[in-house]
Amino acid sequence: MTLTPLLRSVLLVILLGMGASAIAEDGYRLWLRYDLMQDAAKRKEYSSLIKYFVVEKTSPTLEVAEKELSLALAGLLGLKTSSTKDVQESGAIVLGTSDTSPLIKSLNLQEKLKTLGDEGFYIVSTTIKGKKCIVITANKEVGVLYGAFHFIRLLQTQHSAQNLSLQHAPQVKHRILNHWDNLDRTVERGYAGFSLWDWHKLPDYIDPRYFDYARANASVGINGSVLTNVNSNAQILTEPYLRKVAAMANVFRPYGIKVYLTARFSAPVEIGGLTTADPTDAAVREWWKKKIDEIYTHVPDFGGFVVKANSEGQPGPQNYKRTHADGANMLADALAPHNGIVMWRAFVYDNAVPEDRAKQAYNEFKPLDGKFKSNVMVQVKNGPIDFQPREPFHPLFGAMPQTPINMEFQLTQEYLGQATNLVYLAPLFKECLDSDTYAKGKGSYVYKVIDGSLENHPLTGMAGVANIGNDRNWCGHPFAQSNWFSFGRLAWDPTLSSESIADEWIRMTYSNQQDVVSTLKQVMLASREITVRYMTPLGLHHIMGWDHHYGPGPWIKDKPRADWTSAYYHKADEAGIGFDRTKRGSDALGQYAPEIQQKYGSLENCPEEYLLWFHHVSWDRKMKSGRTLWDELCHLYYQGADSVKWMEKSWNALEGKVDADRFAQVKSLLAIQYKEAVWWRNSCVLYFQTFSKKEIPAGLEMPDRTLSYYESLQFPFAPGIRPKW
Ligand code: GCV
Repeated sequence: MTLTPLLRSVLLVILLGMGASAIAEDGYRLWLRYDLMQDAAKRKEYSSLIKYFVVEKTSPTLEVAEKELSLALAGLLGLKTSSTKDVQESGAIVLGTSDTSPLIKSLNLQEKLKTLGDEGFYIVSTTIKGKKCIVITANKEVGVLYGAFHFIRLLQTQHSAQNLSLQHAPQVKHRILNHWDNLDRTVERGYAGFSLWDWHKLPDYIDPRYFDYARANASVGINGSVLTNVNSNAQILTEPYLRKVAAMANVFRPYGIKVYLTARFSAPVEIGGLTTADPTDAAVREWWKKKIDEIYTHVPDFGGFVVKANSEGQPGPQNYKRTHADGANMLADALAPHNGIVMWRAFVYDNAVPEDRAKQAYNEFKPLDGKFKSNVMVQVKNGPIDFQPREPFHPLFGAMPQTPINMEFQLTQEYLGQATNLVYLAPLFKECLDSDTYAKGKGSYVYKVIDGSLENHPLTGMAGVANIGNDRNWCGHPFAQSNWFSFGRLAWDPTLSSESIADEWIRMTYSNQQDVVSTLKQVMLASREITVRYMTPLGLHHIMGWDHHYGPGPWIKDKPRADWTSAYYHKADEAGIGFDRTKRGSDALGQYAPEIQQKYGSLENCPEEYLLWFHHVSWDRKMKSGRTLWDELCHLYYQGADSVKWMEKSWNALEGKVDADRFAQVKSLLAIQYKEAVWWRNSCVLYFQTFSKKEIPAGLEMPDRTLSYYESLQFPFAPGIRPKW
């Protein structure tokens, strides 16, 4: 058995018979913490139901399922379980499929399993040979693994394990982390250290952490990992690197995780010796075909490619006057015989195009609907600009009925306080997933586009730009782990609520104590809205610091690319503020369904949280609160910062109820978050005041620094961008 650091720390607790407080709580164990359950009655209840395992025929995936269950039961219940090949007494957990287990086959569960597909599972309390047992079964072994993790989650969250009859299957087929990891181990927009992938030592050295990464992903149903940055390097497609990729794929395979890579469109020129990368050129097509065949000799279950083309300086088919469909289809043709897929990103915009950036992806891709091969998904960010604290949903959702569209969310907090701000992102994800596109009438929610049900697409996907690095706690901020967790849970089932996901995560990561659960849940659920208020209230967007995107920068203007400045987006002037995207302005609103155009197009009906996204509004306009726009803007900035104080107070009240290590770490980070919230507030209010020429409303504390002080701040070594050494 491979003893990863995570497994070792679990074992240490068990062997020494100690509580978790005896070892450093550095967050390494994520939500897979298997400390002895403090509630003795619960422990007794579970222990009476579970005594040993029955695994008749094993396999790499069933082996990891059994290993995980043994660890969890040893840790949570103090049980020393053994594995047998038959049911002898009550208390067995029987693991397997009809193919691996004659005992399970004899239960004739076909009816229950028939709608569960390759990855769903069924957990049932039953009797075999007259003995009570719990069966965890599925059509395929990976389903059994997911069932095992689900069962562990039931125990960790202290649900009943009596009379079980649970069927779950993922609603989305490809549930994939996208790592923006470079081969030199820097991570674009990474705030948790360097890349986990130790390319230099691969394939001979397998960092034990890869196993823990796979366990964490499998525990929430993530079944794919794109190892490399979308701003890609063709070297990854060379033979030495493919051998490294194969070594990682071998680690991930038992956990149901496929590896994917990013394809640099100019690779045939850069590493193939060709003079063109034109997708219609026969030599180029042949080069990709051979390259892809070669990849499959290394990784027989390789998942496919993610491609960023003709965006932010990346090469693409348009360099040769071809379309995105031409480029995607060339790769799709070569991947198809191996069942590989292409996830072609719609994140395209060009400063040279004289059109609102928010409109450009739609303009480019909508006409291509129906032109993509069946193994292509178009990968669309949740909003039309770029992972801002709040954006309306992307107009491409619902606009390309003949094309599978996969969602791209960003877990790494590029625009949401990076690794110093506690921001629970599930409410942001849900806001988008639950938006109604009206594409086929009322109820055409974004999640129905993503799970394929709106247009009956069998190919479906959700991608999360990973927030993982080699920091000991994986994600930088202890609460950022909840965003990795939430992504997996929502990719599995986009209809889960933010609240239920937070509930699970808190119980698994911190405590089942009711006051801890309810306090943390309130803080987490409020955190995203609070962040919007102190960063970009009322629909403001893209007003962050230049390049590194750390902190406020509403004053950014006059840079080589207008579409990377703040002035382009807020359009503040003496008359008012906001981007007019109605018919009078850029008419980006025209890309949405008539129902949305009607609602958002009028100043009266536009929800205030999107007001300045769609309208340029006078400083004196009366808001719903009765305040003028200027006063409202100031109040929201102040409320946002004040609410971080509330978050701090709420956390501080948990002293002694959560472990001292993580308590101290989060306490310090919340203090930083407050400072940063005040920094955002003061910078934005002072800067916008130069246009509104109005006083900060009475009763609000005056900023203690000048605007020029805030403008002068520089952060040459901020994380997340390539170091300049
Ligand atoms: C990987 C934004 C980020 C870039 C990122 C890009 C993308 O522009 O700032 O770092 O590049 O999105 O999603 O491709």
